[in-house]
Amino acid sequence: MRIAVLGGDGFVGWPTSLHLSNLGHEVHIVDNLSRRWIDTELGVQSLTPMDSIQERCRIWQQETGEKLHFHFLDLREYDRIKSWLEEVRPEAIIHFAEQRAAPYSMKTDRHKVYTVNNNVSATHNLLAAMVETGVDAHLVHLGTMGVYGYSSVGAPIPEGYLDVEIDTPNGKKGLEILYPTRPGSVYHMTKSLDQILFQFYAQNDGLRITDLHQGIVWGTHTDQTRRHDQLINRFDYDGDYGTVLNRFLIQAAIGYPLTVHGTGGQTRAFIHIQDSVRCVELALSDSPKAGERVRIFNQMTETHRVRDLAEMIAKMTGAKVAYLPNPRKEADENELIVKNDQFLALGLNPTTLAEGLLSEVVDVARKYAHRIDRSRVPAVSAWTKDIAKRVEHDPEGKRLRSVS
Ligand code: NAD
Ligand code: USQ
Repeated sequence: MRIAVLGGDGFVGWPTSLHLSNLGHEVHIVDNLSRRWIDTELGVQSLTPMDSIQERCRIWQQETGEKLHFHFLDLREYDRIKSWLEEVRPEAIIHFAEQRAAPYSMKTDRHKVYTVNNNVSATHNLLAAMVETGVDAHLVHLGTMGVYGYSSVGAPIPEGYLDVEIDTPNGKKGLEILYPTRPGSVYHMTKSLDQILFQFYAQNDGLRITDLHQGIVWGTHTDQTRRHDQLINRFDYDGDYGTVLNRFLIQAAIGYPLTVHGTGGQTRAFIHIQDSVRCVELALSDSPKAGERVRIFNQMTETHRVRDLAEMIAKMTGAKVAYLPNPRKEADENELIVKNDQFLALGLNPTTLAEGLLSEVVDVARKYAHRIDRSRVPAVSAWTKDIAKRVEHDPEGKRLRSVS
């Protein structure tokens, strides 16, 4: 298949591109490299040394003989995206190309505006251009578990849709609705907006769309990125882009107390990067038909409470755990039960938090520890001005409330 991977230079997009190329697909990576520019803006770098995208593609071809086509394009530029679609006419499109960090989206008003403009324009431009060019590709979008919100409802979160009953003058009527969204950041809000765009274009124009509501991705290597040093994946550890489990693992590796926000009672859904790329492959194999509703999968394999993860890693590595004032506005404690039956039915065999894979990340972090700027480890982006006053931005240690 001819597959476009939008955002193919990113943390999940790069290993997905390699995975699909390895399966024999013709892969076209589209990226405006904005994530690399954001590293420059923030003054941070990936823990792992990443080559340019062109160099990464060259190494892949050298290793496998397979060509990865790179297109330097910004999805916000409608006319260019339309011409590109007309020219390449992909049979499937995987859409990763959005600003994906919640803390970055909450830094300042400018970051909020950038995140909404970038993410909503990228998704809408793509949909409008698909209709205009008549490119009948299966669109697979990477969404987030965070659209559901994190209040404890007690019932398992279904895969996208909810059956409800409403009272009408003629009695009760059954209705299927999108699960009500309750985003916890401007970033998560853009993913909620994406869902409405997809619903409209699937019903109005018969676009075939799958939306993957993904949990937090952890790990760094996949079978393909392990093949050559220069195919290494990016690894974010900083307070804006680093995600919780990967952050705890690098913190353990460099002797930095594990930064638990609040009580650590937040329960979240997780998936290993190897399973993430496999899920994209599975979703591609099961396209909806024109006129069908948007297909929604919960792309996660397990749930964990943040403090349990911290205690587990502390036990495994001897790291200390620091309970810090929470820079976010979120429930201190929540339960989370999630349905993921569709991927299991398609043959996903979940990778769980096996110690081998956890230590692999610690080993990667130790290898590249010299690249870590410890002052960029704390998460300092506050969700409101009031919270900002409570959360001081002291580097290492001074902000700690208690250390166990
Ligand atoms: P990433 O930031 O590493 O990659 C995103 C890529 O998209 C970057 O290379 C960036 O340059 C590119 N991009 C952004 N805006 C663009 C634009 N306007 N035009 C062209 N390219 C653009 O993010 P990631 O961690 O790989 O996440 C990929 C997707 O998966 C995101 O949409 C994210 O919301 C979703 N997701 C990620 C996680 C996670 O834990 N990383 C979890 C759930 C969902
Ligand atoms: N947290 C800590 N300590 C840290 C970092 C985070 O306790 O050092 C806590 C946060 O307060 C939060 C939880 O861990 O309660 C998760 O934070 P995160 O940064 O790991 O994840 P999140 O902001 O939700 O975003 C990440 C990705 C995003 C994706 C989302 C999936 O960046 O792209 O959509 O995970 S989900 O969380 O399921 O919505």
